[in-house]
Amino acid sequence: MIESVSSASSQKELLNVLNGRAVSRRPLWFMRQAGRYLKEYKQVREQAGSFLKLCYTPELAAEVTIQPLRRFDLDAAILFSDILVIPQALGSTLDFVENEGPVLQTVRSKDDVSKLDDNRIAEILGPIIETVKLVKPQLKPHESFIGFCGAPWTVATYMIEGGTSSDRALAKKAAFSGEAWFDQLIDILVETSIEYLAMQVAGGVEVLQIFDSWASDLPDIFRGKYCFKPISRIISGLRDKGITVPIIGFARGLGSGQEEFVDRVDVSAVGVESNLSLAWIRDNLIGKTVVQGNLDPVLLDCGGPGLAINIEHILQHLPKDRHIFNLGHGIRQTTDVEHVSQMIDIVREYDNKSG
Ligand code: 1CP
Repeated sequence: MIESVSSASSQKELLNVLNGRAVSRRPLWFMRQAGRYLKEYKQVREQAGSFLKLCYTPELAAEVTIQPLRRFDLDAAILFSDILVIPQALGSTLDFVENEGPVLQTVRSKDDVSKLDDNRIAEILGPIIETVKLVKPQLKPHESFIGFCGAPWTVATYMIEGGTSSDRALAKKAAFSGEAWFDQLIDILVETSIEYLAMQVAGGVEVLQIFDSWASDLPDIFRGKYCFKPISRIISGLRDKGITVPIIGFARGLGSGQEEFVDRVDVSAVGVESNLSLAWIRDNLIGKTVVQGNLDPVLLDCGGPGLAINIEHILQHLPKDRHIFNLGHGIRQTTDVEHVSQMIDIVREYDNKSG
């Protein structure tokens, strides 16, 4: 068995909250905490030459993973990589075009799926595991290390669309019309994700997050098959390998469907989007699981009194023993670092005052 933590209380508050233990301070970290809003990130990104080179150069990827923890009082580092390295490891070409986003070779038929090759996952993703090994010894005793992958539905949307799409209509059509190749693609992504996450844990990550950023695309009747089930299969695949690390599920945009998500998927915590009501979260989710979120990244970008009021609104509704403070989605590129520091100060002061 790979034991992530002992049952005794840890200095790592993120692990404490995820394992159901009381915390002395509310854990916090931010999705996309490494990125272009940091000038030190832009420097390393330029040095690497391209985003993908940065992901695959362990020394540089480790450096940008640590950067936000040098600047801010955070409870976790998140591995610097991307959810789209899995399609790449399966043999799809991948490029990140400046100011445009990812461009992938498309997968739109049985033939395309049959060309995917899952024999080279460990080799191609090896440098990312090297990053994990470089970061781990640099973390302080209270800092947890988060690994991640994309959920099969979200990764499949990028593979089918060939990149970012405004409506994911091609992917939705493939799923809704019951194409057999689509189900095969989901199966391949489930298996590959298990292998990749297991590699990250063996390398030293202590928590996993599964990002289903486009979960909201799935109408009620398809949510079980393409959101809840594939994520559950990944989790059971990891548990079958003896991996016990806590897992955070982030199925963005499910709204009141988040309750069914936590009923059906055995996660240690659920990430919630910004437009979910705090009273609803308190009344429907907090009794069942730990909740992560959900400050609107645009509020953080704006700063000012609106930011403080919204942070306090979140803190008032969610108890620190059941909450991981985070955003409802990734930090925006235009965010002022001063706003990030202010946000962290407000969270720390609130919990100090309220004990
Ligand atoms: O150099 C750059 O600025 C490239 C921008 C960038 C960054 C910093 C991309 C391109 N990916 C990343 C890193 C990244 N991506 C992390 C690193 C760790 C951290 O959080 O600090 C993580 C966890 C991701 C996950 C990711 N990539 C998701 C899921 C989360 C989400 O934002 O919904 C998705 C959908 C992607 C795809 C992706 N990567 C990058 C772009 C531009 C996109 C497309 C986004 C879209 O379609 O809207």
